[in-house]
Amino acid sequence: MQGQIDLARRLVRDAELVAALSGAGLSAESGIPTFREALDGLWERHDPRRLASPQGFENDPAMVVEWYAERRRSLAGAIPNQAHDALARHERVVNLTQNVDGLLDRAGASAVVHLHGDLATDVCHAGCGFAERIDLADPPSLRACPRCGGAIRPGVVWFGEALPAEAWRRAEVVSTACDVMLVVGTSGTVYPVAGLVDLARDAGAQVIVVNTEPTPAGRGGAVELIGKATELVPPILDQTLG
Ligand code: BJW
Ligand code: ZN
Repeated sequence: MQGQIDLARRLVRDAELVAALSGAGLSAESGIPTFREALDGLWERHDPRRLASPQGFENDPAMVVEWYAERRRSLAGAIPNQAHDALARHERVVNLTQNVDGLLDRAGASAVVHLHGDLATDVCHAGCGFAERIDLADPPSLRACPRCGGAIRPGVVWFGEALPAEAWRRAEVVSTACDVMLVVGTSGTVYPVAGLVDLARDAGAQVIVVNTEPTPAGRGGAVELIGKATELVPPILDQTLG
């Protein structure tokens, strides 16, 4: 394992541009349940594809808003971990994240590309363009849009919805241009984001994967490091350590 960490460190040291593609595992050690874990307890009988979909919201908007309110309250007290900190302070890293928790931004990362939106915002489901920041500690219940009367929903990307166009364009540019793609804590099962790894690899980038278990991104010649993000990301990125 130490040999693999050293190899990853060398790849990062020699790279001009590192794209860090993160998922829920990055925030797991900040106490944020992964998407699948968020369906524990009361919610375990629900199909995630239904809860996190326009159809699920349209069928039972109050229930979906309550699921998000629970997750928002638990996020309010969370703090970024050492892996967020390392990703935020490395000047040659551009963060592309699927996470909606805002912890990379709270760690001080600049220009984070949010591919699946942000739990701290609400938007109008009717598409009138209304959007506002909400208080994570005191999330609103179901309410009507003050502009058009439509239903207000969390500003996140649900199954079957397009990703924010500008974020996606930036992610494609960075993935194509990077020398190294560092893939942290994502199962690599949700598209189109999962496809960015092949985009980077096909454009000549070296791929480094950090995950507690093997994932599809670790195939095809990647440096695959099995372990926790907080234990592996800082030593790979902080070239002054050890
Ligand atoms: C650790 C760790 C530790 C734990 N350290 N590691 C191609 C093929 C087939 C299907 C499709 C396709 N292209 C598109 C689709 C459909 C669909 C899709 O991908 N379905 C798949 C399930 C098959 N995709 C979509 O619908 C997307 N939209 C789209 O394609 O639009 C097309 C369109 C175009 C034009 C007009 C209209 C439409 C949208 C996808 C949106 C995903 N949204 C969610 C919910 C966000 C809001 C919320 O949170 O409620 O995003 S779903 C959920 O999955 C969330 C996550 O961001 C995303 C990814 O999950 P992630 O981050 O990988 O988490 P986990 O839990 O899966 O994995 C955690 C990992 O961490 C694990 O591997 C652990 O081992 C690891 N780990 N602790 C390191 N300490
Ligand atoms: Zn509206």
